[in-house]
Amino acid sequence: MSSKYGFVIPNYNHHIVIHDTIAALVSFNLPIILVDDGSNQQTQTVLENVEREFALVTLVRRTQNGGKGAAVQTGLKHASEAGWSHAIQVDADGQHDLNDVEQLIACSKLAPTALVSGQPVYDDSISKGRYYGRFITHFWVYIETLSFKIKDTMCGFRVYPLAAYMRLINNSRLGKKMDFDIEVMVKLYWQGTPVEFIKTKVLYPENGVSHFNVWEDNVLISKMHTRLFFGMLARLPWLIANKFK
Ligand SMILES: Nc1nc2c(ncn2[C@@H]2O[C@H](COP(=O)(O)OP(=O)(O)O)[C@@H](O)[C@H]2O)c(=O)[nH]1
Ligand SMILES: [Mg+2]
Repeated sequence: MSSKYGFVIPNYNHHIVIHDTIAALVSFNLPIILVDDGSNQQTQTVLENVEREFALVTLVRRTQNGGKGAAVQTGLKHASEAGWSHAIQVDADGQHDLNDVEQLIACSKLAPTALVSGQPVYDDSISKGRYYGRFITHFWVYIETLSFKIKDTMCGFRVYPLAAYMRLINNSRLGKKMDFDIEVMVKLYWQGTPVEFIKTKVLYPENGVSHFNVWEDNVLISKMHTRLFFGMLARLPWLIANKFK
């Protein structure tokens, strides 16, 4: 089967740098699905103009805000229906280093069945709440997978192998908010989908708008880890057998 790559960009009220992000991405000459996750009027107008300006962009609008996970799920479904083999997820707020797109795609072409994820190298601007949240998550993910193979779960900069993703989403419910990035990765691992990492820079600029809600999202993520912990117990024999393969 021939491969077909494209970008999926979830957007919730990120209107400042989205034009520049898209303008940079069109240089790859790949189709772009821009998901408007029920954004405000100002952002809607910006996104409509972006779609009009760039022929490669298809704007998909969710009338109600559903959360990062819901928006990515909408985008991946469209990508799969459009016949893509792989979707490269890039955030809308300019946090991802687009110089690394080439490397993500190259890695994915070498390992086409794998989920290829950015592994962030943070500078000092990451907030404390976020930092400890990541630490706790990684501790849980090691337990949930009984492995150190998953080096990062919160970076949205990824290449999804769509056949494996569609198999998963058709058999399982995945988080609709910030829990999605983690849950989809652990469950793809359980499904036997390989995972690869590419080191990449992620910035948390002071004036950057993040909608990550330290309390609400960390509570949501804790609940998800509780579910995944029991999921791990149910898969214990498989996970152990897999370690010795
Ligand atoms: N926070 C948030 N982000 C959303 C939502 N829907 C889509 N997104 C997009 O998901 C990506 C990550 O969101 P962001 O707030 O930057 O989170 P962070 O970078 O993890 O702090 C961005 O491209 C958002 O525009 C939503 O309901 N909430
Ligand atoms: Mg962000």
